[in-house]
Amino acid sequence: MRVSSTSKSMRMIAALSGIVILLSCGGGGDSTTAPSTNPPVTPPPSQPNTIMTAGNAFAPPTITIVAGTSVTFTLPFNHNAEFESSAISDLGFGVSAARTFAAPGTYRFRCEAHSSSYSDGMSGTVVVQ
Ligand SMILES: [Cu+2]
Repeated sequence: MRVSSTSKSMRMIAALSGIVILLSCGGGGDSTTAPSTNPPVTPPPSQPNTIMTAGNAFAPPTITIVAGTSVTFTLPFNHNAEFESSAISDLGFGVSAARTFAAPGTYRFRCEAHSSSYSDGMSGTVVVQ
């Protein structure tokens, strides 16, 4: 009885030290596998720039992007996107496509069926920085 009890304790200690060794090895391995001499030049965009619709509204109504990047519009049959600026070509009803915004600025757009101007009803804004 005593021998087996001691043996169990010894196994526990052995197992615990094994875990400690594994944990310390894991921590050291992470720092050595990431070379600091070769950082990424440009981080990838964290999320896709997409504007969809929710009822008779654009979702999200405003999006902020970096100049030179694009926004993908996903429009169902009953909505379109008409841009205030002639630099951006409009999207027809039911069209899903991307538009690239090369120059910084504020680009307002609206759905012709559900708004009367670029600032009311179903309207939206792309802020390009
Ligand atoms: Cu609409």
